[in-house]
Amino acid sequence: MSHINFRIVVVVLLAASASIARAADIEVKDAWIRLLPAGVPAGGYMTIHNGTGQSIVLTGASSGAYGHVMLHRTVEQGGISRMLPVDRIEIPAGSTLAFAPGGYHVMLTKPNYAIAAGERVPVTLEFSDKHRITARFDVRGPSDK
Ligand SMILES: [Cu+2]
Repeated sequence: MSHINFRIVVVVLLAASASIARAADIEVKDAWIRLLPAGVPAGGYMTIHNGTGQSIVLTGASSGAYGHVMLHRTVEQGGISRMLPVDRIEIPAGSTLAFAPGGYHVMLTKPNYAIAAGERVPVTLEFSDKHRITARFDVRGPSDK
């Protein structure tokens, strides 16, 4: 009986260490949120570096600070700038993807409290293999650089 338990513990430890190594290989940097006045949704920006040896796919995001979080992309269509929801963003091995104004962004709506410039807000990124990374986003006001 104790022998069986020991084997279960070893398997769990191996699974945990594989997932820790994986997390260290995916780097989220320069994460920030632009607040906008009058209930206009806030946009979240960052860079994600995929230092793993394989392609990763971002499939969603969530935050304890916002009730509704989506991945969006701003595109030009017929000279008009529009935002489209995105349900998967592939990041090839070794590459860096930028979320930036005018392109990919995290759309944050329904704040759970009065979020102010200068705060930091956690946003959890979800990947297709169920892997999750939580990053702290610096909150900037509408005209902050
Ligand atoms: Cu958007």
